[in-house]
Amino acid sequence: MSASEKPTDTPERLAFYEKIAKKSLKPLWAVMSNIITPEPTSDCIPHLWKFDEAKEYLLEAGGLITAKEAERRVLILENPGMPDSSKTTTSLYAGLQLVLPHEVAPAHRHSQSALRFVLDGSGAHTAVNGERTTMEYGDFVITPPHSWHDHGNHTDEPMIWLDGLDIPIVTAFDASFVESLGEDEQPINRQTGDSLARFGSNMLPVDYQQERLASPIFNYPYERSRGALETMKNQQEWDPCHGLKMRYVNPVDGGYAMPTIAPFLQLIPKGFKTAAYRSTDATVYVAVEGTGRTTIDGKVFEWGPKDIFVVPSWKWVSHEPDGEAVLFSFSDRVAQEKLGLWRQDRGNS
Ligand code: GTQ
Repeated sequence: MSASEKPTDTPERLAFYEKIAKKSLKPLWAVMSNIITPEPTSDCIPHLWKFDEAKEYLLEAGGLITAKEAERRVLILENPGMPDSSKTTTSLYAGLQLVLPHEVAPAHRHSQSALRFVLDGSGAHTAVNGERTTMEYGDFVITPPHSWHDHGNHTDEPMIWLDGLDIPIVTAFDASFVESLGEDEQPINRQTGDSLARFGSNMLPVDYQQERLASPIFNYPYERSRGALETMKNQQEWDPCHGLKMRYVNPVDGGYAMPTIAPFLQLIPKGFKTAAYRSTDATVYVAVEGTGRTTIDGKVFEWGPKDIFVVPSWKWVSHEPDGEAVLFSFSDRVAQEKLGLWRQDRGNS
């Protein structure tokens, strides 16, 4: 018998299983092949959400409930392979959040880490740890675990961003706590841009001691990240599987910007098709610039700016933009690496 085969259920065995089930006991050999699999198996399936369509529904939700009543007015990007799970991948959650003009999403804090990737509108803000940041297209913003955060929109246009949270990871550990501040907005005691100046200028405050696992940079502006890719692309050094792919880091320790979620930004040049690749970190992608198609497990998904798609663990993926394209993505790679679980397969590359 191989590791993936299950012993036959004889009548005597079944009777035994039933008898011991009453005592909360269960034979491993009857389930072993379901729980220790030769390679990853997942209910998570490849899927793409068209931004324009989701935006219409989000604006419709805006007429049904305020940000304040909802606390967070978000449409969860629920994986169709995992109905009623509030999951986008097995370990991560993603949603689209709308803050209408002159609304506030009240201050709270929770165990879960959050990232924002700004998709629509300009100039609304989020506040974390006494600092406010205004958000522009493509900005990557972090809310570390247990940090007070509230969102507001003092502009005249709706603002929509993608939320990425480690909700399923925190649930798996039964470690969820949430508190409300009791005020809509937290007190502001740092000027906008303070954390970026202090920690994102290739310097650190002398004697700075790491206080938490998440990066002390609060907003990684798209302008800077995109500008870096623009300079680097002239070198024409392409990874066959990724094009030009960078990870957002915590400048204090060089690790990923967040303790449980690994965020990335990549540029794929015109005329390039990435070589087939798979890894154990299921990944949520956002097309930031350009149009093209991604083949996931043999199925083709066409995307344009702001569309979001998900690649499950250990499924082959290949991107083929029409012209130059930029993709933002996030996965649980950082958590898997810490646990010694992460694996990749670069095919023939
Ligand atoms: O903005 O704090 O999509 O607490 C889900 C839970 C966003 C948030 C979500 C949240 C938030």
